[in-house]
Parts: sequence; structure tokens; C-alpha cells
Amino acid sequence: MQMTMRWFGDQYDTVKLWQIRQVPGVTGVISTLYGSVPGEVWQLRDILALKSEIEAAGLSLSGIESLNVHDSIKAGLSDRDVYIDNYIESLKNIGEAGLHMVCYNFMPVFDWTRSELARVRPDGSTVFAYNQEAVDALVPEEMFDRVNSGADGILMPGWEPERMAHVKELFEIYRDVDEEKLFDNLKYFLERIMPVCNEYDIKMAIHPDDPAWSVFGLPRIITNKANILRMTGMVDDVHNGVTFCAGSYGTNPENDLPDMIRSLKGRIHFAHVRNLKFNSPGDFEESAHLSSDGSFDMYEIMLALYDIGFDGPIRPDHGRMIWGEKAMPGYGLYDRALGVAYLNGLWEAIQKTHG
Ligand SMILES: [Mn+2]
Repeated sequence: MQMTMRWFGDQYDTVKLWQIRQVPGVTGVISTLYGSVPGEVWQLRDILALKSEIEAAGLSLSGIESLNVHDSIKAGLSDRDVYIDNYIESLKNIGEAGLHMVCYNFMPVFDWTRSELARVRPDGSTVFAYNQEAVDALVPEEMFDRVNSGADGILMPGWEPERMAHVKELFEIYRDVDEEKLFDNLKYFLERIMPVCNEYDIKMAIHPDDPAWSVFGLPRIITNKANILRMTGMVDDVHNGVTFCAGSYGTNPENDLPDMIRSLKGRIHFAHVRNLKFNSPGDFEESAHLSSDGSFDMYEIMLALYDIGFDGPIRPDHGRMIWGEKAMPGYGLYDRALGVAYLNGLWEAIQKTHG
């Protein structure tokens, strides 16, 4: 595995590359052209500029998270081919830049959903939390407001205000899209992009839906073992793979995370590893990475990744806000660095006892 951290670019991220460089064991970052909007072609010069900036700091650009998919593609609208052509063009440029892993998601309208961005825990740290009743009481517009007002004016990925302006329109285009249609639209998209992925050896890594069930009545498909195996099977190419995000699949306690990892051998191209703590059914918070702080057995998760010979980029996921840090919620330096140290410790122990 290659240990990385997510970085949003100098313009947007409170964390600097030189700080990431000082986290032991981190050799790369995962980034994106953060100012771009879904549907737009990524220019080679912009990708190369991002890459050189990262390399100048002594790190590598280990992959892209995310290259977002336009809603016309997800909803299967008549203009989807235009946006798929643009996506292919972006992939070509990503390939030309020498990059080989692209994370994306296929969630209609919303990216990840939380009801709180700063729930205070007993130790005074603040974390993302999800409460089903609180979400059920909201209309989608309020969800956007809530995310954006809780982020101290920092732009949250996936929750950009320009999307909010179109939220009613977005819901409208998914009116006739059920899970089956969404699977069909994903298959159509994957079949069209696989040739360029093969040509440049770009491993596509779909991010699961978070939480792993339908929100606001919208269909969601990347939620469990059966669906993800259906997805990898329907376009049976190694470049059609997954981002194994423990925190997202783990929102559903019925998902057996180590078992899912083992069933995806050869198809996991990127891993997000973090812990969640369930307080009651329908209420969870993003605890520290440590097993004893949450509900997952992090050792078993790392062991499963080791067992399948996982050798792609891995990153800690959302961190708690601790030690007075002011940063994008979930993406401060301190707790994610603690996460890195812990995951590296687990990995070293596993290597020494299983090697
Ligand atoms: Mn994730």
C-alpha cells in the first residue's frame, strides 16, 4: 500500500504540503482540480501544474479524488454522451500526465450526507455525525444550508453552493430513475470509458454512497456487497474497480467490511480507512481511527487489505477536529496524521506477523 492524505490544493486547503510531508510514512497526496465543475474537460496543463506543485514538495500525486460525473450521465439524459466525451477527454489528459487512479462516485444529487459537521464528543473534539431523524426532518435545500453554514465559509467538496441553486431541477431529472435505471446508466458510462482506461492503465475506483442507503427518496446503488459485486461483474475489467471506504460501507452495520474487502480482491484500487461509532440505530458519529474508540475492528480491516495483496493508495479518512485546529471540517491535519500513524502501526505489525 502507499500511504497518502487527501489535499485540496493550495488555494482551498488549510493544510500545507510541507506539513503533509512531515507525517511519517506519507509519500503521496490524493487531489483534484478543485475549481472544476462536473462535465468540464480537465486540461493537461492544469493537471501537470498540480502534479509539479506536489512533486516540488517531495510528494507524489498518487491519484485523483474526484473526477466528478455529471448528473446527465447519472440520470441517463439525452445529452449524456456530450458529458461522457468530456469525461473521456479528461481521463486521456490524466493518463497523459502519468496518473493511474481515479476515484469517482455515482450518487444522485448529493455527495456524502451528515446531519452535523461538529458534534462535540466527551473529550471536547468535534466530529461529523449522522442522525436519521434529523435528516428526515429536513428538506434538501436545508441540507445544503446546514452543510455550508457549518463549514465556516470553507467550501465543502460535493456541497458547492452552485449546485444548491439547481437542487429542484436536479431532483426533477431523477424522478423516473430507480435503482435498476441507475445501474444501467452506470454500465453505459463504464462501457464507454473502459477503452481509454485500458489505453492509459487508469484504474477507476467508485466511491460508495454515504450513507449506504437512499436519502431524500433518491436511488443509491453502491451500498453493499451484492451491489458492488454486481457492479464489478457487469463490466468485467480490472480498470472497473472500487474505492473501499470503510466509513461509508460501515454506515450500514450489516455490511461485513473484512468480508467485502476479501470478495473484492484485485478490484480495490484505493482505500479510505476510518472508524465510526454507533450510538443507536440511525445515529452514528465519526470517532477517532482507533478500534476501541468506535464500532469497527480496524485490525481486521487492515488484515483483509493485506490478505488480498492490496498495493494501491490508502488514506486515513475524515478526522476529528482537535487541539484547536481551524480547518475544513473532517480534513484537519492533526487527527488525520494520528490516523496515518495508527494505520501504519497496524500494517507494520501485520507484515511482521504474517510476512
Ligand atoms: Mn470515503
